[in-house]
Amino acid sequence: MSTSAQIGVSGLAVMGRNLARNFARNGYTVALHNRTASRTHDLIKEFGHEGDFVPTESAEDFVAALERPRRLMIMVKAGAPTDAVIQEFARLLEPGDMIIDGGNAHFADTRRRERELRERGIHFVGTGVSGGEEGALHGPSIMPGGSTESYASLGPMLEKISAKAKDGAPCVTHVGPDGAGHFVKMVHNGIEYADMQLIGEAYQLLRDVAGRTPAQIAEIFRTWNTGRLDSYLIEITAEVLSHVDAATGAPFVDVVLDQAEQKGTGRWTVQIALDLGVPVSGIAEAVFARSLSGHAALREASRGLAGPRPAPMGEAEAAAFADRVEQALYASKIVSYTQGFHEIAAGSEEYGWHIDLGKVASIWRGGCIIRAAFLDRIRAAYDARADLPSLLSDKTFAQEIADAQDDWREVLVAATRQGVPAPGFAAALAYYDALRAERLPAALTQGQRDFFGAHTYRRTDRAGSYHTLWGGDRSEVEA
Ligand code: NBP
Repeated sequence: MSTSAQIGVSGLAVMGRNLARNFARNGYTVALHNRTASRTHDLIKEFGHEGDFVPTESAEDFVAALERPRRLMIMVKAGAPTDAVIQEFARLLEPGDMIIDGGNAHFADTRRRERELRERGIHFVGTGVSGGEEGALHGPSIMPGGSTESYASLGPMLEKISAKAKDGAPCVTHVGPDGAGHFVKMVHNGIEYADMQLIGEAYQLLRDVAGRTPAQIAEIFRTWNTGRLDSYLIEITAEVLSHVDAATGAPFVDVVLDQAEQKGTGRWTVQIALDLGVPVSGIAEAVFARSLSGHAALREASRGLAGPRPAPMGEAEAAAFADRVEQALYASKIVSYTQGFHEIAAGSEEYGWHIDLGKVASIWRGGCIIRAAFLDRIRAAYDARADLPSLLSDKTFAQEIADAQDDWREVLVAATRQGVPAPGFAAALAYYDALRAERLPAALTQGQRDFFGAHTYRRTDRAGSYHTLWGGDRSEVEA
């Protein structure tokens, strides 16, 4: 058995197979392993000519094929399969070796696994990988966590196989210790949910309020893609909208059942945000919108409820409205990213990860689903000021929102009047207005809490906590 492989990949379904090919195409010798050996054989049969592969059938042979310190990447289903595979390999490894988990693990699992393996002297690198199967093959955005030492050994290889941004920078960075990489990948996916929801709302408004056809909307998105909304998701939206169903001749989007599915990372982003106390209302609305769409029986039972039906506007008005929707979409997108980066900052603070937010924006510029020209500007904002309290504190973004807000509000007025749901746009605007409000009704909430539960409140005019004797003479006591 050769011990020459610089990296091994175990788990050769769509992602693992393409990552293994990507490593090989970049000149690395790659050991291959999969629970079901036929996948390994298939890869060799179809793509063996692409580079140096060492196919193996047992865990022992796989580990023996790797040069030391061993770099062993697992690309299996997240959850119990990942634990099973780690256990199988860890017993064969030696101190200094590393296991890289490129699956979509929950960061808390990654923290646990890292701790357990560290006690055995093994590096565990929980790594976010984004870009789907095409990205895995041609260059994904890669978000590795784990120790600095492991990145020193692994980083150059990841830099080679990663996507490159337009300025040539590799879309990978050492995000931070233990679960930092998977945490950032989770928030990336949450932002992806929000981006998709906002694009969906823009589509529905253009369709129902502006009366545009899917083909016309595709053209609008193509135009938007040449401006500040330039992004992979806007680009593919135009492709999906211009596609015509071969069987019926109808726009493809009209023959697809309108019930969105989800795999869970968006939901995790919201669950963790709740734990950290970070308002990610845009991401939450996106998760809820998918969930609502799937309640077919509830929707069926509710279709007859009273409310306006959209009445599409005339040509001239429609063109102006489309421009307004672009403003609303862009402003809402700024808010989604503001919320997502807030969650990363809060996670970094909670777990002591010291995540560089500018670098995170930088590695999302290529390879991943949310890649967008806009991310360059986020990077610039954090480069200019690493401790930026919020993206909305950046002068350029604040000015853009200031310029967009009249249209943003008008779009929501039109949506509300015509009964078109736009929860993402509305949540983003409510967040923006709440942040800039002089006073919030939270003061009343505190009063209510003190009334029914003696939870106390703080005052605007002096320090300390207070309670009003609501059931008595209503005098105030210091708590
Ligand atoms: P899947 O998530 O479908 O997992 C299939 C792989 O897991 C196969 O190699 C399978 O082996 C292996 N596996 C399972 Br299932 N249970 C196992 C066990 N108990 N022991 C050993 N191996 C086991 O593959 P994927 O879609 O390529 O994704 C791989 C990872 O990458 C996942 O964690 C996924 O969440 C993540 N990811 C996916 C994408 C994407 O676009 N698909 C993007 C980014 C990240 P078998 O062949 O023997 O059944």
